Amino acid sequence: MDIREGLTFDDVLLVPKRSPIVSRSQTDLRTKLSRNITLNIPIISANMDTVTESGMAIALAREGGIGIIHRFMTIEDQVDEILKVKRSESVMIEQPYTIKPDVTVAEAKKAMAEYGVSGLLVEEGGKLAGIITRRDITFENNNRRKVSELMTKEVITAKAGLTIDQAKEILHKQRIEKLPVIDDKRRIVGLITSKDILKMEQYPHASKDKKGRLLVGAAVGVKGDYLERAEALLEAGADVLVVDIAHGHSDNAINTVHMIKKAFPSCELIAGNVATGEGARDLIKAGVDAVKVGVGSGSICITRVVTGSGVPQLTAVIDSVSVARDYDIPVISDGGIRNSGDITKALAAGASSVMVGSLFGGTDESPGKTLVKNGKKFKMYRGMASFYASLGRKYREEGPQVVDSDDLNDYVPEGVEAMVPYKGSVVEIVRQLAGGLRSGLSYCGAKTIAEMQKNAEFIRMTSAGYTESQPHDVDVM
Ligand code: CPR
Repeated sequence: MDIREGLTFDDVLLVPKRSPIVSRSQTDLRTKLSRNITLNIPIISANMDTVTESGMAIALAREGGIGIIHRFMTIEDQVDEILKVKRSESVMIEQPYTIKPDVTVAEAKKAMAEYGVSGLLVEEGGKLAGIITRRDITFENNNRRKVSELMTKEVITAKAGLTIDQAKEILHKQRIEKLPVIDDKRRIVGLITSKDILKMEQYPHASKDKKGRLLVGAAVGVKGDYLERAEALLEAGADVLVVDIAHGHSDNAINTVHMIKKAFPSCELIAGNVATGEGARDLIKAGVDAVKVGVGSGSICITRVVTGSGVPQLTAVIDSVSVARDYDIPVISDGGIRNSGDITKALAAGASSVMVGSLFGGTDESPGKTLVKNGKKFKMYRGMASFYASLGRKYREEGPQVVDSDDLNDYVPEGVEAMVPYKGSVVEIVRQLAGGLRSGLSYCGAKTIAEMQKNAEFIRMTSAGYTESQPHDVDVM
């Protein structure tokens, strides 16, 4: 048997090239996520229940990447997460939250807290009747009073079609925060807020859709309600769907891609994970717009230990790209990213972007609570096929009796539960990664990712070379 050698990030380095770059700001990190979606930085947060819900997706998209909302929740909850991202900022919020004038202050307070907004448009008979903001009700002790008693009735409004500059002028002149947009019949068309305009200016590199809303993706499975889920997610505004299955080079995955593309031909679709050129080819032939690559590369993954299967990540990317490139389909390198050097290597090997899990676990934006152990803060990070992630899933689907079920003994986990140190906001991490990648491009003498892929020359190193590559012979502070 002819056995090839597989390589991963720590087996290689990129040979430095003459660089025309004077400052990192001359580099351009734009890349293709999929056939029709461009990102401003090549970084995606993983569709895992300890990594990506709306908070992470919003942060990533503001920085120029994208988050993929995980699928381990009901369809309604996943749709809600998409809507939260889509409503988080836009030129104009198209379906602003509304409330009726005859409901109580208590209900208005509850709605504001639930939606995470500071005000609601009051709607009656399909028309704008007023606006109620947190300021109007914060110190109202009588929770039974009606919204109509406390709302502002003389609302300053704008007609649909106004420009951002016009909106800014009205917001400033009138000293208001929220500007409802209405049509000739006073029906609510949208809402422009000063907060959204400020955010637009604060995050100039954000990844956005045609309506100025942040980009977001969502994962679906290959069984059960996946078509219904896909439809609901697309309706809610998901820009891209990810068919998420551990062994993506399977009839199940290929069939799912066929079914989704048949039902929703214009849906932007990513599928994975595969680790070979053949895997990439079969998914591309089934109709995907990007291929996700990585089997056994994830930090919490024990697939290689449990099944003996996998391909070291750099080789998996190189092999997949060698096929995907002929079809002009981007490859996403998923799993095993620990630093910006790994990202640079994955991209130099031909990937168009990387998906990140553990690095983004333990941040303010990742789901879950912080735990304190021995005086240090941690957050949970776990594989999606780990025992407790699967148990949680079964519990949700089948109820509490699963805890006593014998089936649990038959479950073979392919991932582990772990604790990762609490790291603060993901924004700083993303900026460090993007900054390191910009320097990586410069070392390859490239201004763009495409140029780096052309210039890249990998060199293999021995374990002595690896040791030399780390800080050594010093006590790191
Ligand atoms: P890290 O960034 O943590 O190394 O890897 C994250 C990736 O690990 C995910 O995007 C996913 O592809 C993979 N992954 C998540 N759960 C897994 C289990 Cl239980 N088993 C194998 N791979 C897993």
